[in-house]
Amino acid sequence: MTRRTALKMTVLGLAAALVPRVRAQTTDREWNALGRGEIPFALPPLPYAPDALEPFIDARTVEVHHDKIHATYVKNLNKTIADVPQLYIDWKYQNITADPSSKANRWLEELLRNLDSVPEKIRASVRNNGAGHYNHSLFWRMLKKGGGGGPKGELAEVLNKTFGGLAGFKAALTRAALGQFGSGWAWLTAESGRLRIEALPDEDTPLSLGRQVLLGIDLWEHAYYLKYQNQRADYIAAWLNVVNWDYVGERYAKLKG
Ligand code: MN3
Repeated sequence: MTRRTALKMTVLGLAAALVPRVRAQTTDREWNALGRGEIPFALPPLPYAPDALEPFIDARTVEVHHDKIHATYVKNLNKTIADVPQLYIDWKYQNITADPSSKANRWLEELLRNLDSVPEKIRASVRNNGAGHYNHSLFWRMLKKGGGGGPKGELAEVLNKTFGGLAGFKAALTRAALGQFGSGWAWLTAESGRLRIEALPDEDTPLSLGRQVLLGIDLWEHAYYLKYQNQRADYIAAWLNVVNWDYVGERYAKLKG
């Protein structure tokens, strides 16, 4: 036997040993769905009608942003996971008691918090498509019809203390958002109880920097170009009128509790 043949047999042997192990832990239907990139992640439905954020964010922009752009992040993320199915299966069976509905999303948070431990082969895609899915899932819930104003209770207090009031907060967020060159997001985050505003490029999520996300504004042109063209400042000012401060307050209360 040549060395090359021996190597080939070893590789085939390893593959044969691996496949039954993976398959034994999952059903054929799930295995096939994973291979087709239909699971584990799903596009969450919009929590309101596409025109709910009018006139501040137009319906067409919301439709394209959710149904096409966010959907593509989910599709690509699932395709990425299909390249390393054992990673998902291992995680799933370690967490068999977890609530099935939120299982995949909690796994995504874990991956994004520990990007360095994600296999190198899929790291860039998880960083882009995974964070894209995570960020947008929050984004839709951070907005609502008849939103705007400011937070109440404890979050209002800490916002006052950190930014000198709601106007100070809005000015700081706007400054960060306008200062982000090209695509990215501006974020209100918390780390060890301290609030901060920061802008990050592309889909990079503050979760990967060890921070908790409270609020984020998508600064990609796809988020505003149809209505505001290149006028990012106008979009930011309008967007502040649809912020769902109740949801942001809940997120803050949860990380304090
Ligand atoms: Mn977007």
